[in-house]
Amino acid sequence: DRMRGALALTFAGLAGGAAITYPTVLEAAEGVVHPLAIEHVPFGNYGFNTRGFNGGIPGPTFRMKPGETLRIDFTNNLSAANNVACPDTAGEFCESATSNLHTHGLHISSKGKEDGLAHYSDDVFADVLPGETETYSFTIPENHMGGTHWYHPHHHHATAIQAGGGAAGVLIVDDPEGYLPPEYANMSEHILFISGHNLANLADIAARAQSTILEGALNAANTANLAANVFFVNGQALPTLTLESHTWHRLRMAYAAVEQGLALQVTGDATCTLKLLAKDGIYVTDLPRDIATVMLFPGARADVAVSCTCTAYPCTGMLASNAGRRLQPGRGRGGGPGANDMVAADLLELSITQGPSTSVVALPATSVQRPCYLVDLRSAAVPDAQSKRLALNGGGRTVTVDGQGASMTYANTHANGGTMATWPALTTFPVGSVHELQVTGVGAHPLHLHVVPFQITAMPAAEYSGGFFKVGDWHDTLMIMEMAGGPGGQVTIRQQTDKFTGKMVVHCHILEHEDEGMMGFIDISGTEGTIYADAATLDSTCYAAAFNNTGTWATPATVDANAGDAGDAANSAVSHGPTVTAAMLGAMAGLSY
Ligand SMILES: [Cu+2]
Repeated sequence: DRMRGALALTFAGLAGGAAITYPTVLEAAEGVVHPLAIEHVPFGNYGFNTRGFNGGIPGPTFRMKPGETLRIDFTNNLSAANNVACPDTAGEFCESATSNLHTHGLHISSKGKEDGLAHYSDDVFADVLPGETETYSFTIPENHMGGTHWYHPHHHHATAIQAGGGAAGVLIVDDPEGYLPPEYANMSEHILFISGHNLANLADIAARAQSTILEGALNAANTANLAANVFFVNGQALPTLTLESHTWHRLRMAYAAVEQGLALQVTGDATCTLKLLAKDGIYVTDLPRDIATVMLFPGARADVAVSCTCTAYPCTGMLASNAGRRLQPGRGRGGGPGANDMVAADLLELSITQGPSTSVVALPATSVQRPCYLVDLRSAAVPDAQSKRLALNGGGRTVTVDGQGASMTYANTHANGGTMATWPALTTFPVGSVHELQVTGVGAHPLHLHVVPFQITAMPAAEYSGGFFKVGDWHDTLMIMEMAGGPGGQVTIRQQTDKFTGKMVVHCHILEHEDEGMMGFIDISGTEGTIYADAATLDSTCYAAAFNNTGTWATPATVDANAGDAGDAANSAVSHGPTVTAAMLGAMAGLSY
């Protein structure tokens, strides 16, 4: 009966499903400790369990303001019986009931109790065993930029099965009062936690880990005639979001998946205009940026303003990926769309109703004031010793710096009496400085760096994917599917090692690659709290303390004269910006993995 119910719901979903729901919002506050438990929860209506937080997927949304501290008591309620040790499983998937918390995108300390703190911060080397509760305390710098981030477990060798199975949720750092022009600040906001679950791959990883949970997922889906490649928005299959016409709505998207990329567009009867506001929780410097396609790869976030109209009201649009890409050909392809590894998925139906206005307000071209850790680094002086080559090597499952760095397999990390804690750094950079990394491999692997985001300072082309990726943009996770591998695919990034010493983890965000060893860390040395002395020289308007410049917004020297004009959404037959094609995504490029 349960399966039949699920089947009926799925068919109902295809015709436009239930109204979208949102996770519980928990706000940081002085003296408040929020409980968060990883536990066995139902996987949608599929009739089997996965791992999730506080009873469902996704977990609660945590909101905090710059300068606040988010406190969480994290309890591991997973079954110890499923926690099979690494030497006892085949390959690198093991300890599937050991967990911890990673705050993906937050610019905070990566330290924990083993570093002498009274609590854990963003320490992915922490082990929280089944039955244990640990205290996490995330202190947000007072000049942290407001943005959309997410959290998930990050226990090495068990990240894919936990985070990819649904144990994840949204983190939002709120903008300070007066940070955005009112046309942006006053948008209605909709949090879209998008998750992709390829049950063939998850079941395969679960079996390798002897994790019990999810081992039967593919068979159960097939028996019930349910989709085996599942996409949820806020834990729902194809929900409906109702939006008034001629109004800008801010969609805060976060994307979690083990191994699949998406290229989202709005199709259907509705005419919708998309403007990119932020990627990975960092505002673009050319607000508002015209885009037609939102590129999502595992770990990515995108804040997008959308405004829609209908020829006749109401009408519908579909937020859909017609040209995403399966990032792991040859593994767990069941339920997939075919030989070219394209992922087609309908995620969210947009129901457009007639709003009170007949024209949409213009979004002013602007550039928000930058915190000093996010100033443009393209003209920064980088010491020779802090310019390195970083390579993501899929074949060897390694991340290397200047050619050095072994795969973090269990055997390697535990050779000669070693542990995860004794694994050596890829390199060391001083805190409060700028370094440069010439990165290869982001055509096939999402590069993720913890602790502090990075700026793209050079690429072979000025932009990719219809302007979704531009030189000068900021990310903490970056994959450009359009970009082929090899030297032609080199991307140069720069970072400030702002404030925080300790381990800055770097890994591939195809989570099974990470579990299989494609990870390492850069050691940030020196005195905790040191900031980059030349930031204000590069950008005299940057702020190192709390933002307090309400009501002043810069107008960029160069703006698109058509961007955000009053008739944009009302008069356009098509969205601005070029359409991303399959060829642009590199789907046919024969990349090696
Ligand atoms: Cu990878």
